[in-house]
Amino acid sequence: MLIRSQDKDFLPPPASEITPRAVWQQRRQLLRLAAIAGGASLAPWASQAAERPGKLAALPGARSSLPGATTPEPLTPYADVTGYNNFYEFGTDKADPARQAHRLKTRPWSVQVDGLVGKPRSFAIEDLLKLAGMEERIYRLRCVEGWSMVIPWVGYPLAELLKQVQPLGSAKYVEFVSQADPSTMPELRAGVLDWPYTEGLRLDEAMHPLTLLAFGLYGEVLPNQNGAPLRLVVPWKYGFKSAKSLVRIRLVEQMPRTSWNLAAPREYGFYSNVNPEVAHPRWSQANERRLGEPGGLFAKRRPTQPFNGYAAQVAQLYTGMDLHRFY
Ligand SMILES: Nc1nc2c(c(=O)[nH]1)N[C@H]1C(S)=C(S)[C@@H](COP(=O)(O)O)O[C@H]1N2
Ligand SMILES: [Mo]
Repeated sequence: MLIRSQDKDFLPPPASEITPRAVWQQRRQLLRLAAIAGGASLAPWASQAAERPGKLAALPGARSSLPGATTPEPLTPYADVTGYNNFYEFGTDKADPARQAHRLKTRPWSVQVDGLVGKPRSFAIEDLLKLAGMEERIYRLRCVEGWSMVIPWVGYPLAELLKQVQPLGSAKYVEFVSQADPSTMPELRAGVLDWPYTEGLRLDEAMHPLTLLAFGLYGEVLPNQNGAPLRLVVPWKYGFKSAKSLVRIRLVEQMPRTSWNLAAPREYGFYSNVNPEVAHPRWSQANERRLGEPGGLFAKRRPTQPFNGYAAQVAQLYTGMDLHRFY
């Protein structure tokens, strides 16, 4: 068994993250809140449709009509979504991915989908982009470290891809594998985690309509630091379940080992559902800090919701399970 000290990882962010940027972000955020308050005749989210920042190629998505797929909360500013990241392959500091991920080569790109399926195959990114209709979904993303964001993703349900390969009856879990290229990813030599970054879901979780295969955010293709050219987004689980820059999706019978579970099994279980009642061994999960909010670090923390607020959609997946034991 591999044992490593993770004490320097996943600690609450230091006070040094207050930057002058917070000042103009606050002003923008207040304007946005005022706009939402003023747009009484509109659906609550209509006035906060993701405005393109105009930095990357457009990737439009039709607003999803799936219940729960669009939170009315104000969007986290693009600068925070793309400047405060966990993508350990590019470094463990929150600013490292934005600085380093330009080195990631996103073309050519393909994803191998295999294992216990009737039709294993490799999908070129060009084909994946056309496989199903792109939707915009505004999800909360809750990091296990205690911060959260509200992000307008563009993508389609992972189920659309899984259906293509025809899962066999013996498939019970899905393993997700991220790109691991030592020539572009500086942290691969440091050994913070076992690479490639690997995650997993139970097959019914993977097939749930809220489980998104994301190709973009804010109406444009994904910035590299957010997991280009495609990544998973599982909104009711801690952020680390949403693996970035996927190259392989494998259907398997046994529960797959995952990078964080291997690194610190007592701290990171397989399920990792957002749960304010189950503390991390080193800190509470009862509340969270919303990035980009007025007040910055001094803004009031908000209570974390069971399943990150998606209980109505997903709680039935866990009926009869002891969620303290299966954390
Ligand atoms: N390959 C890979 N995927 C990853 C990570 C990572 O380090 N490597 N970090 C995870 C964590 S801890 C979080 S909170 C989210 C962050 O996604 P974001 O940067 O788009 O907000 O990505 C997850 N996916
Ligand atoms: Mo995270």
